[in-house]
Amino acid sequence: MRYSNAIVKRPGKSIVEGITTADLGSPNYELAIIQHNKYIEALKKAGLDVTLLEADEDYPDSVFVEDAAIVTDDFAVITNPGAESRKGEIEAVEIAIKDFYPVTKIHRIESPGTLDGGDVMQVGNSLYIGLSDRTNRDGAQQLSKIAVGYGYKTIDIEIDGLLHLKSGVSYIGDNTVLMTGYFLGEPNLMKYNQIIFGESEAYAANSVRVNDYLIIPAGYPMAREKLEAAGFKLITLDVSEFRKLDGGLSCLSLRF
Ligand code: CIR
Repeated sequence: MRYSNAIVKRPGKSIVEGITTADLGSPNYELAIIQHNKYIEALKKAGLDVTLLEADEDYPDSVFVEDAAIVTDDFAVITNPGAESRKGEIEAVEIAIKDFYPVTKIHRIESPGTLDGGDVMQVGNSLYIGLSDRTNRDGAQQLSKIAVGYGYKTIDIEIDGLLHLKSGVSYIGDNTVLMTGYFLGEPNLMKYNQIIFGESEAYAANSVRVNDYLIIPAGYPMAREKLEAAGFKLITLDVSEFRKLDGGLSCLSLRF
């Protein structure tokens, strides 16, 4: 999980119109900008060069760049986001990705296939793909075909009642996953050391390992304690305004 680069995108004022099921109220734009700046600082502290894309008011959810692409050491895939209002987000992300990958290694998910990056969890050359309301079987099969061409394998995990696969599970290196109770007993995740968060701290299961650091959301003391005890070097960030739109730490960047 050594990364050199990240792509992030500024939230726009239209963030208040983003898709949400959270029932936590509307995000505050000014606070979202402050939290986003701190997120960028954390990525830099972890050693990444950060490419910052300008806000696009036409796409209220476009700060969640993770959903628009899959980026690995060997190839990139521009997705076809499952939510209609998010499909156009891919254009700006594709332009940014072209600076890092040769065109021959940039692939696409095409309709009727849909896929959100939040549904793809990479562990080495395995890609776990969540089949969700956003990612359909056709999209997962397209990704699988591309990945297999580079010697990767894919494993589908059906999910129901979670926005994305990574809303409930994150691979954090050292053969370890953070999980919510939702994934207890999931056969495909049995081979990992599992750090499980209860319902009240489920949001912390979406944390990101970036080089020597594990970035976790503020406000989850039990999760923090467990991770500290496990020896992780933590950066804690308040991402309350993104949580209001069902977004977490991983959603805010593409890391590669
Ligand atoms: C959405 O519903 O699409 C956004 N409001 C949140 C996307 C979060 N992205 C992610 O988990 N990868």
